[in-house]
Amino acid sequence: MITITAFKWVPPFAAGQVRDHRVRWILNEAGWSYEVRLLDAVDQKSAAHRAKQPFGQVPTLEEDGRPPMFENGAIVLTVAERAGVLIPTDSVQRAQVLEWYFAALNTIEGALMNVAEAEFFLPDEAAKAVRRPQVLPFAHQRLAELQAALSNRDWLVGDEFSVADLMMSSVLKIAVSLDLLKTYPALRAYQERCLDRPAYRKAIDDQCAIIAAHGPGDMRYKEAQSA
Ligand SMILES: N[C@@H](CCC(=O)N[C@@H](CS)C(=O)NCC(=O)O)C(=O)O
Repeated sequence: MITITAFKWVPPFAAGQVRDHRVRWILNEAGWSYEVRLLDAVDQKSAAHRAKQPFGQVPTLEEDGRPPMFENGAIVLTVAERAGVLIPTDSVQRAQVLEWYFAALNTIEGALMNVAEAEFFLPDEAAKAVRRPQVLPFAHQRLAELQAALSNRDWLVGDEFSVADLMMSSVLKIAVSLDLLKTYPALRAYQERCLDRPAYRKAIDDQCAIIAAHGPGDMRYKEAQSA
């Protein structure tokens, strides 16, 4: 039995973005069934959850007979390798998939998250106006470089959708939510090509159904402050 963790509720800007969708996506691609343990803010602080995720975050993946895992990148790659899906057997292509997989998580996601933090977490317009010029040019630089590297190819590596495309297209969802992809038509087309998969749509539908069925009160934010 596989169990993953997800939040009961998140604000609208985060619905469909929370990183458990990446774990759901690869599990769906593998055809592995799983259950979901829903967490609130008190659960995030609990010793039981911290033993599995030292930073109190989601996602995690637990499976009978194996140590629990955290870090979405590690979980997605481990499932891909164990299930033998979306990862080439040829060692040269596998190395290329890994380099793009880590580029998604390190080079692209970090640049986009700096912008997301400014837009979604800074308290007011004045603070955002100061931060935007510090982070936006670098995000645009990375997106332009990614588009140039992709060139006219359908996928990052070889002729098939791989776990690198899964991760890159999911990371690019952050850019879409920030309205940053509109000046990168080839990247937008690439991302749409990647997301056009039943395993992805089911992952998002399942995550969003849970969020829609809950509200902020279910997250026990106030109780967590005194926990
Ligand atoms: N590096 C972690 C990041 C996980 C992460 O940022 N999770 C977010 C949801 S997408 C979270 O739990 N945020 C709440 C928090 O940090 O307290 C991973 O890749 O799994």
